[in-house]
Amino acid sequence: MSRRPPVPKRKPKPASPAELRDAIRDEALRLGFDAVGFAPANLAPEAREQRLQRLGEFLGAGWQGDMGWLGERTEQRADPQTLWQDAKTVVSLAINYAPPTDPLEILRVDERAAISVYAQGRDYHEVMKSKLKALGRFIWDTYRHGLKVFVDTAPLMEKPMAQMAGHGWQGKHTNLVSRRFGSWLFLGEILLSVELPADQPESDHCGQCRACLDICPTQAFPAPYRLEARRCISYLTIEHEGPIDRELRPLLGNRIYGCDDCLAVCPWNKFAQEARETALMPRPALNAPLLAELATLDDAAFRKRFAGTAIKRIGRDRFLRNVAYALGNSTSRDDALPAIEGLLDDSSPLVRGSAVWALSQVAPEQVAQRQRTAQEADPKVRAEWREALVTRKAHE
Ligand code: B12
Ligand code: SF4
Ligand code: SF4
Repeated sequence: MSRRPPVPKRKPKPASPAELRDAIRDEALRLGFDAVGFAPANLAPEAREQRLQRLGEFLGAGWQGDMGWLGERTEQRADPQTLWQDAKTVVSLAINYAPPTDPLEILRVDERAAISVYAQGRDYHEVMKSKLKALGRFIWDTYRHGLKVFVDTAPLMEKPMAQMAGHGWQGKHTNLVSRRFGSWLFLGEILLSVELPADQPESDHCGQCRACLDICPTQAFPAPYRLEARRCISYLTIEHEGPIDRELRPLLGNRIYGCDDCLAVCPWNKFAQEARETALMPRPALNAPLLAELATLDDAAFRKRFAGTAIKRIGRDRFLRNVAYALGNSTSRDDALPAIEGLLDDSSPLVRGSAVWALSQVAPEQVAQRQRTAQEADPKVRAEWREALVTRKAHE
């Protein structure tokens, strides 16, 4: 067996903290990040306590719904140094995904599906991760400083860190708002084992505005800066697994994946610049597709159509559940009814149950004639038929 000679170690390039920070910023912008900020990883005890207390309030009220993972590793979520004790600096990176058109327009075209802007292009986790890794490689190869790369799925509260790094502030809708990019930033982080000069944290510029609170279709904000996530359409259509509560279904409208209302209405978007990352541009197949067409997707067609997008993660059945609710909210009965009928015998009980509700909304007079309560094996779907029969009676 031949042995390769050891690869000579490249000598790390010496740099002052300010030079290193500037080199990282330049490289990040070259890689396609739109904003780069630096914050200390060691939080003041009061800041740490405040984050823990707010997270505790959120969890204590049960606002996380099915997202039980938000209640795990809370100490790490609140504090980067508890997550990684060698962390000295947070490099907060942001990518602009501002849409080319107003995302609220599609809500008026109810035979078509509203897919939230963030999910219309390539899966942003992938785009963000590959850029973060490239930046991490640059830092390691050139300077040999220890680092860890994070995006979204890490147990780390990204918005307060981005605020500390100067990108923007957590607005009343709880997301980060930027004076340069409005509501449309994706966030990611690199934790570094070296201390670098920090940027100035951003302060709150919401003022008296409450546009995001007032527009929310499900009234998911119990108070400014507080989100009852289990009422948010983004949670309901993406994270929630089973049937959605009956009283919330009509409020979904034609939104089948996520929701942009509170982001889109923010007045700071007037300063937003159109996204430059081509991978995040809306794919034609995901921009306002017909609900009736989506209702025909089987598993293979679903996977093919949504390959490489965030939508694929929720799987065909949950996606079709959302499509069925949207069909039930449609005012164009002629388009919606055949599509709903096609889902009444679907192999997934989740989809069948949602189709029953949709039928009761669009054609209540047909429920009695079409009901399959006797043949239905699934107790939840049988319950949907029983409810639908009650809805029909109320309608008569
Ligand atoms: C869980 C989660 C969700 C949940 C819960 C959302 C939420 N607001 O917490 C659901 C599924 C609903 C969701 C929805 C969306 N999400 Co999300 N989500 C996350 C995730 C994974 C964790 C967030 C978290 O820790 N929530 C827990 C709660 C307690 O934290 P919080 O919202 O920060 O709440 C704070 C405020 O209430 C604050 N607070 C309380 N009182 C007060 C008072 C004042 C004065 C202030 C300033 C603050 C304050 O304290 C709390 C703790 O800090 C992050 C990624 C990450 N790892 O951080 C992405 C993330 C927040 N999501 C993101 C996006 C894009 C979305 C959607 C826009 C997607 C869509 N179009 O459908 C929506 C927006 C809905 C909304 N209005 O928030 C982006 C946001 C980017 C940005 N610019 O801020 C993130 C950062 C992902 C990323 N890497 O880019 N999301
Ligand atoms: S994303 Fe939609 S449902 Fe969720 S809080 Fe914002 S407006 Fe409300
Ligand atoms: S819509 Fe108004 S209140 Fe909401 S985040 Fe934007 S500026 Fe703040």
